[in-house]
Amino acid sequence: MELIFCTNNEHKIQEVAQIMGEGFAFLTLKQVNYLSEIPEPFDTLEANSATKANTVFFYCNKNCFAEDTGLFIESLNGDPGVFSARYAGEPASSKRNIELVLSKMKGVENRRAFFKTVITLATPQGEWQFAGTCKGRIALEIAGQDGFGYDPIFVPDGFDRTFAEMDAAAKNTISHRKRAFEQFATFLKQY
Ligand code: ITT
Repeated sequence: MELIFCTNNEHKIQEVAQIMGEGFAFLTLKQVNYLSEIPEPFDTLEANSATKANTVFFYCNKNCFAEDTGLFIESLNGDPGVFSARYAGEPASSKRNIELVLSKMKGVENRRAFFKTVITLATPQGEWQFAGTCKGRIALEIAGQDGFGYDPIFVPDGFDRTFAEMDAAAKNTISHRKRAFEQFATFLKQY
């Protein structure tokens, strides 16, 4: 089954390739010559994920999947949430996003947070969604070099190091993305 992964984020491509393993292949947007920015205008991961998948589906009429991910911080009323990519404004910058989170969390005791990923599969037969979450807390300061986005300040439950201090294989065993793509893989096997 030929599937297009509707993302411009190279880190996601690498993680999903590792999570799904060798039996699973997908085309990237570059490979299908889709070079525009995909709009993400809505205020839920579900709606943005569906928009990304459907935008590309209508462009090339092939099976597509997209994922939208956000970091939800309890004491910031769920921010940055769906606005995770551009929390500190344009142009999107993980460094500035992290700095903004840490400055808003200065002196804040409740550091509970979770990542959530919502995948949408769009096909001529219909549309399906799969979600995965990973709970944890926001670190007091940046730590680690691996991963991407907010990984240097997110400590998953059961660990005392950030995602960015873990190697890719360790993150990909417990992450929000892993949990969502596990369900996606199960569905594809039956589909
Ligand atoms: P696409 O829409 O092209 O897929 P994007 O980078 O815009 O790529 P999102 O809209 O899902 O992706 O934005 C979510 C942001 O949240 C992303 O830019 C990262 O900064 C961050 N993020 C997503 N997954 C993450 C992860 O596993 N670890 C840390 N930060 C992550």
